Amino acid sequence: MVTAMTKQSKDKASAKTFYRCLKTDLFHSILGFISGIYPPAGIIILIIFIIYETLDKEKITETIGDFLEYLLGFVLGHLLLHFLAK
Ligand SMILES: [Ca+2]
Repeated sequence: MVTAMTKQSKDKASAKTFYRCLKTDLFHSILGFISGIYPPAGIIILIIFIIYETLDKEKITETIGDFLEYLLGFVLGHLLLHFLAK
C-alpha cells in the first residue's frame, strides 16, 4: 500500500513536471513565433531570451533544446507571414 502510494505520488510529480515542461516548451515556441511574425520585437525578445538562457543554470542539452523550440516557433511564424504576404 505504501509503495503504491509512493508510486502514485511519483507519477503525479512526473506528470506535473511533464506539464510544466510542456508549458515552458510551448512558451519558447510562442516567443519564437512572435519573433518570426514581428522581427522588430523579435530582436528584443531574442536578446532577452539569450540573456535568460545564459543565466538559467541547466544542462547544455536543455538550453540547446530551448533554442530549437524558439527556432521552430520562429520558422512557423515566418512561414505564416510568408504565406499571408502572397
Ligand atoms: Ca532554459
